[in-house]
Amino acid sequence: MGKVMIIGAVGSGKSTLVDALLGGGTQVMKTQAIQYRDWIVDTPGEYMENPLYYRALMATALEVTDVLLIQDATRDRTVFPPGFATGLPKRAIGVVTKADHPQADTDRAKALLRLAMPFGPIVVTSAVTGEGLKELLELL
Ligand SMILES: Nc1nc2c(ncn2[C@@H]2O[C@H](COP(=O)(O)OP(=O)(O)O)[C@@H](O)[C@H]2O)c(=O)[nH]1
Ligand SMILES: [Mg+2]
Repeated sequence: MGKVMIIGAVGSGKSTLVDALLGGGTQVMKTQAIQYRDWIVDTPGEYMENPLYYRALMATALEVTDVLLIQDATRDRTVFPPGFATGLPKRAIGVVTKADHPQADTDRAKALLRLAMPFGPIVVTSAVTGEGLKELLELL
């Protein structure tokens, strides 16, 4: 398994997903800086929401094998600019989070991710039910 970087909006479920992928049990706190947790690099949502940080994200992407683009299934917009994944120096994997949520629309989330990553795998997940986690781990 390679190293993985996780990017996405504030509150999209990045740190919760990291915790679930690493087996759970740790307290998820607000991510203030790029954080190395075992084989996963968690990033603050502010880094994806402010283009001033793109250089930092791109530099960190050089250290990993895969970049996970996180899209919250409950949100009707995306923070990723069109085609963002094609500018990444590594393989992009789309991850839809919060599939369990009553307001989740996973088809909308997948369509939003496709604007940022025209090709490549997209996995629908929930940290609450565990949906998609095994499938995601097998991709990594
Ligand atoms: N229903 C549901 N809520 C989730 C899920 N993953 C995260 N959340 C909630 O979304 C909020 C933001 O999660 P967090 O991991 O801190 O987001 P981050 O800012 O992207 O790191 C928290 O209240 C989480 O409990 C999920 O799979 N299902
Ligand atoms: Mg976080």
